This record gives sequence, structure tokens and C-alpha cells, in this order.
Amino acid sequence: MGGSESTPPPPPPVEFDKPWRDTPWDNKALLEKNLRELKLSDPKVKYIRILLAGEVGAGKSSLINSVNSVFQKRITTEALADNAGGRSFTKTYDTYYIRNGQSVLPFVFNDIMGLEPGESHGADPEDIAKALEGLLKEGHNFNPVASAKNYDCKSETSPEDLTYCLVYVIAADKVSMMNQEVFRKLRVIRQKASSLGIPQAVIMTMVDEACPLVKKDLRKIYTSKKIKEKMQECSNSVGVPVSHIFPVKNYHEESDTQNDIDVLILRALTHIVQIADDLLNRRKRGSEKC
Ligand SMILES: Nc1nc2c(ncn2[C@@H]2O[C@H](COP(=O)(O)OP(=O)(O)OP(=O)(O)O)[C@@H](O)[C@H]2O)c(=O)[nH]1
Ligand SMILES: [Mg+2]
Repeated sequence: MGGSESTPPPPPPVEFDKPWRDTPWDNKALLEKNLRELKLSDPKVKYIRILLAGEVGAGKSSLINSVNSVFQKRITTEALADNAGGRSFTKTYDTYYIRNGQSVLPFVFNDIMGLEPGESHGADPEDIAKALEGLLKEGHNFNPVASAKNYDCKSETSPEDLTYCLVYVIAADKVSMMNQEVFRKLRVIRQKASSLGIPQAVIMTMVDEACPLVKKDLRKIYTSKKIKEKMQECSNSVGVPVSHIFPVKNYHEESDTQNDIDVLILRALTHIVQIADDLLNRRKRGSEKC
């Protein structure tokens, strides 16, 4: 029983025996077809708007580019992404449409300036609250200096201006280091979204940076204990249930699209579009009752 001579216990396993969520790795075509042929529950509404919020450099612009790349079947970089880091690269409120042959898909994304700690840095939560209500004009400049703000908001909104899902974009490798001030700003946005009945989800990016296993093989995403731990952390931090958290890897250095990256993005998008369309349906039924 010589304790000092015994071999140290093996390190705890880094992988679950089985994935804890099913992923249709070999069914990309169906996921894609369903989104290309999507019919919104209110045929009078042309598209549902998905608003992306998150810390500077979390991968919001890259996510829009990645979604577009999946549907164009080639790498696209319309929503410019930063490769230097630091201060927010995106400065204006812009809508991104996804082309589908001669038309566009019935969901659009809004890229906004990243959240930063400090009163006069990064996007102002008040601006994002206005975006949720559909009041921000296209091209609005997220100037964080209040005195320089141009509050030239819309006086009337169409159903297409409203936000149908608020998506927090969080980098898996940075979630434990996120600044408290950024969390405070996220809470303000979350309260506004909740008061408007807007559903919320999380897209957790940079899974390749957070877990070497996943960097080597994306199909390990739901067997990696590290990724599950990071998803739990996201859930605790922003108060979104794990069922509404979707880990993805964005295109960032690839020159061609890849099946497994596409599948994770399409899967996340399918869920997000469904919860957004549920809100459209609720609003439609609400207006019919009036
Ligand atoms: N490894 C890896 N890098 C990523 C991923 N997503 C984004 N990046 C890189 O992270 C950096 C920041 O990404 P952006 O898309 O510009 O982030 P953002 O949230 O739009 O940032 P701001 O506009 O500054 O608020 C870029 O260099 C991207 O190439 C990912 O999933 N994995
Ligand atoms: Mg950006």
C-alpha cells in the first residue's frame, strides 16, 4: 500500500462516450433545402430580422459571412470582419441579406458594433434596445459619445423592421474572461428583449480555439466535455438555457466551404429561424385578434 510509489490516477476523460446532441452530419442537403424553401408563418412579411449582439471580436461579422458562405457555396466576406482585434471593427447598423438564386432568403441579419467595457466605449445598449424595436435607421452610426449621437430614429416601423430573435454571439475561448461591464450591458439588452417578448439564443463561436479535440475534428463537438462546460458557462452568464445555445465554428481561414462547418451553422440557423418565426406567428395572431 505504498502511497508514494503508486502511479498517479489517470487524467479525467475529456470526452463523453456518446454525443449528447444529435447532429445530421450526412444530411446537409436537407437542412439547406428546408431553409432555402422556408415559408414564414405570415406570408405578408417578407423576412424576419435576427439581431446579433456580443463583445468586440466575438465573431458576429464572421458569423454573417459564414452563413452567406454556406448558401453561396464559396467563402464570402461581405460583412467585413477584423483580423487585428482590439476595438470594435463594425461601427454601423447594417442589414445583411442572403441571396438565394434570383431572390433573397426570408431571414436577414443585423450586424452591430461590439460591446465593450466602459460608458463611452462600444455599442450603447440603448441603441441596441432601439434596434430591437425596429427604430434604428439603416447605416446608423454607433457613435458611443452621447453628445455626438444622431438620434434620427424612424417614426413608423414595418413588420420587417422589428427584431424576431436576439442572438448573443459569445467566443467559447473567452467566455470565462468576459468583462463584468459587458455582462451588465448584455443584461440591459436582455431585459429590453424580454419586455418585448423577443426570443433569445446564443451562438458560441471559436469552438476550435476552446478545444483541441474539436479543432482536429469538428464532429467531436458534442462529445467534448470542454465544449459542454463552455456552453454551461454561457448559459449561466447570460441566462439563456443550454437548449438555446449553439456552438459553431466560423469560416475564418478556409478558402473553401466544408461539410461539417456548414452542418453546424445550418443546424443553429434552423433552430434560430424557427424560434423567430414562432414570434412572427404570435404577432400575427395577436394582430388578428385586434
Ligand atoms: N479560430 C476562429 N476564429 C474566428 C472564429 N470566428 C471569428 N474568428 C476570428 O475572430 C476575429 C474577430 O471576428 P469578427 O467577426 O470581426 O468579430 P466581431 O464580433 O464582428 O467584432 P467587432 O465588429 O469588432 O465587434 C477575426 O479575426 C475572425 O477571423 C471562429 O469560429 N474560429
Ligand atoms: Mg463586426
